[in-house]
Amino acid sequence: MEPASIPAYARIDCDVFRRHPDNPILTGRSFPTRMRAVYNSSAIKTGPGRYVMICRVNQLNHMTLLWPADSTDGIHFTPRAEPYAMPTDPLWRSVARSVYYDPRITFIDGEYKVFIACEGDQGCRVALFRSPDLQALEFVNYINVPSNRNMVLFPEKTADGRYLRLERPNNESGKGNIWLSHSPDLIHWGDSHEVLKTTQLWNFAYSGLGASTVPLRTDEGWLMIFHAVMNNCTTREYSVGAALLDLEQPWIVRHLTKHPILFPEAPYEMQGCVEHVCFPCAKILEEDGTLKLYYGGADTVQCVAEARLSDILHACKHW
Ligand code: BMA
Repeated sequence: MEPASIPAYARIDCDVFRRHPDNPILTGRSFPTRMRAVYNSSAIKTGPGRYVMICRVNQLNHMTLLWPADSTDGIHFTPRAEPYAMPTDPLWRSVARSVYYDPRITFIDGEYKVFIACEGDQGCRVALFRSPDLQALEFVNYINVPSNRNMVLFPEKTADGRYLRLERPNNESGKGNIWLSHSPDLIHWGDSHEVLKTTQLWNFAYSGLGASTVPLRTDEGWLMIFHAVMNNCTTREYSVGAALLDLEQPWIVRHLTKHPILFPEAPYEMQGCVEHVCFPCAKILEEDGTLKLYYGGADTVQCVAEARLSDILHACKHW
């Protein structure tokens, strides 16, 4: 799919996502102790009427914490008494010192696997954690050389038993394109394919892309929701797009939204620590076909928006 195939004009008469009226659903004041910000958190449904969120929390000095929160409706979350205890071993500390962020949770192999981006002297690396119940997180290892992030693990393996992840290696100019890699064991990754280039999406993604949420199997392909970056004179706008990937060869894009399906517009997305940012890290599909998208607003607050899955698929095919 090349840039020339993008039509000059699309008639768009309604929004795909509706922001929840209780947005922002969490702020720095929602926690048992005063925090600066909570955003880019990841939520998963663990059973009927049970949701867990791993919140990305910035302390007043912007050192990060990962703080669990619980909910019965997927909208209103109550933070637990304490943040997750993070590892103390030298391997963890060799990369992650003060900033670990943008968790993505996948349920596979009967447990939760969590990818967490970590900043250190080396650049960005992603850590793999596991947990049977999200009561605590067990560090496994780092799973890439610098600099790569926005990793999401598919919820299914390939027919020959390999894991798949989407990822965003940084390119020479910074943020780059979305790729897909395979692994036999979640540690060693290869058989890599480029999935989506910034140049395929004029103009809202020309400064960067990253997979946002765990891919969702649909009859029409794997639904990939991604964030897209557009630099301008004063800000870097982060908006949200979607694509349908081939079910057998998920590095092939079958359909792609040529316009964002969510973009910074609400005051809590336009103003904050980093202006003009909608940054999703999770989605939950409910049984009635409603998809909840969990996203950070302006790197300051946690938000949720809802859409019909059918409307997202329509936008992939017709926007
Ligand atoms: C990206 C990541 C996100 C952040 C976004 C906007 O590079 O660091 O965590 O929300 O920038 O600042």
